[in-house]
Amino acid sequence: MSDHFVLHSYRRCPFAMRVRIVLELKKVDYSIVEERLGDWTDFLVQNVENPQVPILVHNGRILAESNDINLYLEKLFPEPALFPKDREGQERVRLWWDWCDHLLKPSIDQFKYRDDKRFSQEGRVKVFRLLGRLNGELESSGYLCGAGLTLADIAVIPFVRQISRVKVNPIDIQDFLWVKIWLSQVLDEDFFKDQVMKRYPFAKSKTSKKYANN
Ligand SMILES: N[C@@H](CCC(=O)N[C@@H](CS)C(=O)NCC(=O)O)C(=O)O
Repeated sequence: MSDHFVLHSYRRCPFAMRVRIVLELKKVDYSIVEERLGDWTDFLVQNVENPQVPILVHNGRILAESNDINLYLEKLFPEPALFPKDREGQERVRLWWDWCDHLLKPSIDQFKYRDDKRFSQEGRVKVFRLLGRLNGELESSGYLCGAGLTLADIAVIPFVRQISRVKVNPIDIQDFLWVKIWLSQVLDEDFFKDQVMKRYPFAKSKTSKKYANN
């Protein structure tokens, strides 16, 4: 049986972007079901206890959590290697995952919060500091864990992209030279522009058989 990968995704979701980046870098043949947040396809409603994106379906096996999915893909498709082989390197990747999901993401959410300007401004200050930290880390080797791209960079980049797209009281990524260079190594690549962000079916309504059955 040939391998069949279906990614339930949402174009703007940074977690889903993590998985799309890895699928593209590893040149996996996959199809996408574009979900509407909260108005999920029947497949997700019927098969996933708490529907969310990304969800990867591999030959009927259902996988959740962006970083776990990426580790699963790393095992199946070892090239290009995106996860360190040594325990110390692996720990560093996990620390960045934690930093991103528990420090950076909540600060971005606070920064983007529209209903309370002061709260949002506090979030902006936090994000600014965190970008400073990131910039310092990137200055030495250009990547978060060693000399090449790993699942740490891939986890964080979609969130830094999100910061760069905030329109109200924006933060200029140009102020963080090493972050800017690091970011553009992925975001300015054709695979990102043409595949990760553009290779996209529009979300179909729940009644669409094609999508419901995927
Ligand atoms: N920890 C999850 C987080 C995934 C997540 O929060 N996805 C959002 C979209 S960006 C979602 O599906 N939220 C559920 C909802 O909006 O109801 C992961 O890493 O995959």
